[in-house]
Amino acid sequence: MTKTTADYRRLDAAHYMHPFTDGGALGAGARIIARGEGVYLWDTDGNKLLDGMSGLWCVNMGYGREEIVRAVEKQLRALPYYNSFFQCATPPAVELAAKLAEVAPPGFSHVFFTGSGSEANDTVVRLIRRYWELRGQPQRTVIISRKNAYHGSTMAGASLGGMAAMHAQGGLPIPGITHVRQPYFFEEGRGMNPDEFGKLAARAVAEKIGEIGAETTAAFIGEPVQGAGGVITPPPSYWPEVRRICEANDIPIIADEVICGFGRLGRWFGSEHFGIAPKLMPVAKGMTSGYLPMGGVLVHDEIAEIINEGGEFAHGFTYGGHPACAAAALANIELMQTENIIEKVRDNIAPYFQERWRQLASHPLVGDARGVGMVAAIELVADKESGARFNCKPGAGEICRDKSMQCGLVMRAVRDTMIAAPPLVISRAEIDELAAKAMEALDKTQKALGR
Ligand code: PXG
Repeated sequence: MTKTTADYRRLDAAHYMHPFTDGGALGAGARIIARGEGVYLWDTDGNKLLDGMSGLWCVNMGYGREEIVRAVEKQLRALPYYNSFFQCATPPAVELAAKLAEVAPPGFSHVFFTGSGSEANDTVVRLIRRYWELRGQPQRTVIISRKNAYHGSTMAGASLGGMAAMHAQGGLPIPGITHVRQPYFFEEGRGMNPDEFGKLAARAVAEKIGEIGAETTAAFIGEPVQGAGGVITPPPSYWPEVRRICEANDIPIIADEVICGFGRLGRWFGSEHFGIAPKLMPVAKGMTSGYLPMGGVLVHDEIAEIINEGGEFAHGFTYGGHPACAAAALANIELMQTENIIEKVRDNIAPYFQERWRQLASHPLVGDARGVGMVAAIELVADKESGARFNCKPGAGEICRDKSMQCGLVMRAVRDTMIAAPPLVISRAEIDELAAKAMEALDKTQKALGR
């Protein structure tokens, strides 16, 4: 007999420890999502939701793509698992490595596979330190990151990340990781022009290098657009200035492409949109559109050649390059190519999404509406003029997230910043629906806040 929602909730509450969740505050119980098609989800009560978050920033090609399902099924029948250790490989892992080299920017002809974005970021720490060792500069160990960055949940991932709440649990960050300010114009740039602020935020990287010494610095890591931190779109002056500073000090940039990669910003990689010129690119999420878990690090030839010639790199995961996951990624990327999704997003869907999203700025609760490509955010404020925040419990963001669900739209709340990152395959009509539901959620939030 099929289980009811109540059955699932009972079992869930009794046995399932959820990530980033206050176990004592699950209230009425978890929403159990049972089915997906295109940009829509259905829960076990039959409620239909427009998925404005692509699952968790990953289901880029939408739900129900038979091409991916069939490729995985075929691979599972032929060979469900074999590893890439001890001079072995599998056909889909090799084909995927070559396919990634085809779609990546010039110079990125190598990849190291992992099982997730967090593992990819642990891998970049080990890769970059190994690289400097092999170049005879083993004292170059420190990685400069940013406050409010998100790079995963493992010890290294959470340490690279700049989330104060994560650092507060378990004695993080681990040694050799330091953080500088983020380019969050709405919160930190008031009264300045964006260009001026972008340069100021970038200058923090130069100051940090001055403080710790370029000779001890291994790399700078950043998401092209900070995702989980609140869709922090950097002013146009920021990345060129960071790049100039890093290049002047021979410091490689690691662009964490876990969210921005695979079309999210209307290019294959977010680095291309901003002209970042990284040497390492951690990837995950959109690589398989979330159909199966997989991550990796795209490695620039300058680094790959030194690592490959340097003897054994003592690092690897059982599921790195998993053949079924690689088959999913290959089918996903081929689907992206046959549907010209990058061009469609860049020239048609993203401009329309951004146009409709920015109209939310007319709402009395919205202090800023911003975005790039298929990521966007609005800032909920008590006062549009000063940008003053609400100071209530539950917070305005939490209220808006719940109202949005009631309106049939999944939006993510980061503090009082509301976020959307819908599947890249969303249509114009579905974007209209998303915008209308977001506006309705804002109206309901305004009422709930007594405004
Ligand atoms: N880098 C970035 C930029 C990410 O967004 C990771 C690394 C880690 O990937 P894995 O596959 O290990 O989760 C992420 C993941 C949120 C949220 O609340 C975002 C992520 C994960 C969980 C929650 O927006 N991003």
